[in-house]
Amino acid sequence: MTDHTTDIDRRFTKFLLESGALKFGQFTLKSGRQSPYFINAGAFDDGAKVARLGQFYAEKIRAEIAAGRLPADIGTVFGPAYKGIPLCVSTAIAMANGRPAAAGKPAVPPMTVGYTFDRKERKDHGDGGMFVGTPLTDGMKVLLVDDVMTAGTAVREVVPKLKAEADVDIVGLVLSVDRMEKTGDSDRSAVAAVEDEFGFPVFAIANVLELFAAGRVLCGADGQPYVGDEIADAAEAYLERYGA
Ligand code: OMP
Repeated sequence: MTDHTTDIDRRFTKFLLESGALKFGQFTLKSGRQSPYFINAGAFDDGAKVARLGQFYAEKIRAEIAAGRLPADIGTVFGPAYKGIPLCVSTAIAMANGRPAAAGKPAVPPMTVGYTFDRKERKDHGDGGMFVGTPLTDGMKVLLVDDVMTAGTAVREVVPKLKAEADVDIVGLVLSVDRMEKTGDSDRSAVAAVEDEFGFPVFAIANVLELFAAGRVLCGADGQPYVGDEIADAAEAYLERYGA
């Protein structure tokens, strides 16, 4: 099987930078940490960008299926509200869009998977319930998608909600970016902690080291690398302190 993923982190970094989704400056995170960079999934705010984002998720998922780390019979892709909603929809659309073999690249077969997201508040009329999209059923293989993981707070909230609805089999979580940060006083990464706690694998299209490595060589419209020495130094100092 051809490895489609060799340059995915570089292409993805380019996409993040050109979309304005990867920003440098000073940002206060959910955890209270002051970070010199921020990944803002809200920057994928038009049809072209969100379609492209879904293609990256689908490419990553197909690669992990090919590598045997995700099952081929995923029932639904679940995105936690709100930011997970366009993610799960665009991923399911991209999975359904196969591609014939061309220019030395193998064909990509279409795959039909559902999409599901949660409501923030229960609806007490119409179909009711806490979920929208493909209904969750016992034994269904559910793949979670989310934007960024720093401490893993979001995923810890959503897993019990899914399990309360049906005895689903959560087969993994795919993120845009793993910020590779430790949580609390532990030296372990948030990703490793979530994997241990819930027993499913966590994948990221790119991690923060890959973003910075690619940002050093990719140039913006001014012909300069997106990531110059000052940004690289600030990122290094941040990861020295908070990196796992
Ligand atoms: P955890 O839920 O603690 O893992 O933090 C991840 C969430 O923080 C994301 O879903 C965002 O709401 C937000 N976030 C970003 O979107 N981008 C970042 O680069 C960093 C964060 C953050 O606040 O840690």
